[in-house]
Amino acid sequence: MRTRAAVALEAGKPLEVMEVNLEGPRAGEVLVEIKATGLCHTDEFTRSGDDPEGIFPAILGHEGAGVVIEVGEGVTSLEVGDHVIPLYTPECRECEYCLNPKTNLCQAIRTTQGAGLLPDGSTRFSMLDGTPIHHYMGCSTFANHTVVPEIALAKVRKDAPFDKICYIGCGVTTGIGAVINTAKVEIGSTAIVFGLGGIGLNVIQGLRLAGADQIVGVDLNDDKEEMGRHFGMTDFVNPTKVDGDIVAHLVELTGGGADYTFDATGNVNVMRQALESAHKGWGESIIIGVAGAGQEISTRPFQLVTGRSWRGTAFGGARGRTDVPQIVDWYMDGKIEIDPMITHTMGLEDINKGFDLMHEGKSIRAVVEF
Ligand code: NAD
Ligand code: AHE
Ligand code: ZN
Repeated sequence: MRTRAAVALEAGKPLEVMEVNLEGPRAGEVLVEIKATGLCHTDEFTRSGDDPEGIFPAILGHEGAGVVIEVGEGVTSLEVGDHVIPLYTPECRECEYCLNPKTNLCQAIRTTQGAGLLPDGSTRFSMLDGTPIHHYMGCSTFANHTVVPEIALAKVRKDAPFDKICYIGCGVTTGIGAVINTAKVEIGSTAIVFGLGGIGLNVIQGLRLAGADQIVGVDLNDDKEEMGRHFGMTDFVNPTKVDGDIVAHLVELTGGGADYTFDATGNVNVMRQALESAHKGWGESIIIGVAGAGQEISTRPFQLVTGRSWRGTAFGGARGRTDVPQIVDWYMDGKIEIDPMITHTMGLEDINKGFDLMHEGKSIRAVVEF
């Protein structure tokens, strides 16, 4: 079949919206009509050329929701008409990783996924001249139709709106999951969140759910304060307006450092500030942000010797086929909010404007509706 997609032809270039060929699903695969997709900073990270795993041409996008159109041979858990959210962290329920309760990082298809291929080593997308187009994070949601392995699809209830629940495919789950699954924040904790974008605001809403007492938000952009407070932030700090050292300021504000700190910027210098503003003796710092090729984190080992822990999280530690349907229920039951964070919606033809809004700091999430 043919479908419409925004294709990343080369690193650093705007996406190009065009008709592409899409082959039907093979064994273990599912054809999904994407109804809506969010634009995450990780898509921009790859588009820009910063991602060491970036491959071009590719169809980016990993925060989608849609409907099953066709299932390949052997698919048993999904049928035509099911509503689904594609998962960049699949859940095969069989691999060594899925069987270990300490991780959500299913490795069943990680190698081919990282190479922009489906598990049999080929692509389903191609240009009209036959040139193969790579998949991205196993999802490629910047296309009206995509083919995804069965183990990388969460089946969700049919009454949930696609233009909101697409965000559960990454930002919502990553932010809330970092608090609940990774940090396991206790009631009454203190926390600092660096970066109040599409991920950081969900960390804040996760901290409120977990019952944190003090939730400090840090961002260079003062416009993020209002939304942060809406989701439960108790204190806002703009580092450019702090006299002296930002870490010393945050340590003082939290009475000796925070129990938990989170980086949601992807900036390695900020990651260091996050670690060093965690409390001596027990503070845990969770890296969520993704840093470009060649970037490294550093600190004095003394920071760890004196009891701080440095950790990381992917997809908020969530096991997607199990946890994503439950997060959709939380949204539908009013336990979590999504709507105010979706600040812009647009058609596929305007997808590059969505990335402009991200760069200008004007959007939290832009969502493309098909
Ligand atoms: P975003 O662009 O919406 O938000 C980033 C925020 O950080 C913005 O508000 C920006 O003003 C702020 N910021 C930038 N530099 C800063 C600095 N020096 N100090 C304080 N604030 C600063 O991006 P997003 O979609 O929220 O993604 C955030 C990061 O998380 C990205 O690196 C993204 O790739 C990563 N991410 C990781 C996972 C994961 O599973 N680990 C999942 C999704 C996104
Ligand atoms: N390709 C990058 C790594 C990017 C990365 O860390 N991705 C996160 C999800 S970000 C979602 O917005 C992730 O899931 N990581 C685990 C994994 O297996 O990729 C690089 O640096 O090579
Ligand atoms: Zn993402």
